[in-house]
Amino acid sequence: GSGKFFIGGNWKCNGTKDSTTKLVSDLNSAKLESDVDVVVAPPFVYLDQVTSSLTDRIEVSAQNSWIGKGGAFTGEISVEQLKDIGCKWVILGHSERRHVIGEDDQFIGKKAAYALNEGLGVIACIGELLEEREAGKTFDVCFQQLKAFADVVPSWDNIVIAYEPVWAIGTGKVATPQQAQEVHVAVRDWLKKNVSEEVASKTRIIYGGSVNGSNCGELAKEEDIDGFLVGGASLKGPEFATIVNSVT
Ligand code: G2H
Repeated sequence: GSGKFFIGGNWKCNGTKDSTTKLVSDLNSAKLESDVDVVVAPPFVYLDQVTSSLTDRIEVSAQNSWIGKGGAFTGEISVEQLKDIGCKWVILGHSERRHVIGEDDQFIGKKAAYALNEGLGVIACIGELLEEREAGKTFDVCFQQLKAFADVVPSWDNIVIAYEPVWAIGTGKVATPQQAQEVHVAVRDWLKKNVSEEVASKTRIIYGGSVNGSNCGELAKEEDIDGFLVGGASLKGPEFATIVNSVT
């Protein structure tokens, strides 16, 4: 693995004020292993509430950000606004934004470059569709998405790569530890050849897609799996804490 484990909770478009208050209070009272970076990504409307009520032990991420400075961009949220409320990270390139909303590599790259230049950390997501995997294109797709980030980012210091095979997202169909490890090794190798040996060895590559309290232990044993991006199972405080505590 590459340094500290990184566990992200992607709350997606879920929750109410009440359920968010409950989740924050469960996280605040959970006992979390000290040598794991823990980040949660609430929906925008609850971001300020979470940032001001959540323990400093856990950092907060946005689920999206605008490509540049704020202004006349109806419905968008700027990096400056995120920083203003104490948000430290942003998730970019998530498959739901690529495949449901229609964001392309270039647009995602712009967002990543802007966020990094302004000092936010980026959780950069990549991953193949089922038909791409079945056509033997998993590595091609991941490398192309990776290249779109590599072409524009100012540095890799503040990037965590999340490999999320689309067929495993929210489906309950988790990748096997071997399937995930195989892609993580390929990603690291791509970084080595196309960025640098240092970036390849230092960058954390986390896995996402139906991770839960029962399957995380086996996945975490793989050499190149440096953590997880957790969706559904991050909405339950105790289960999320179990995941954080099962990686070390
Ligand atoms: C993948 C993951 C979190 P889930 O999207 O990013 O979600 O764990 O629900 O598959």
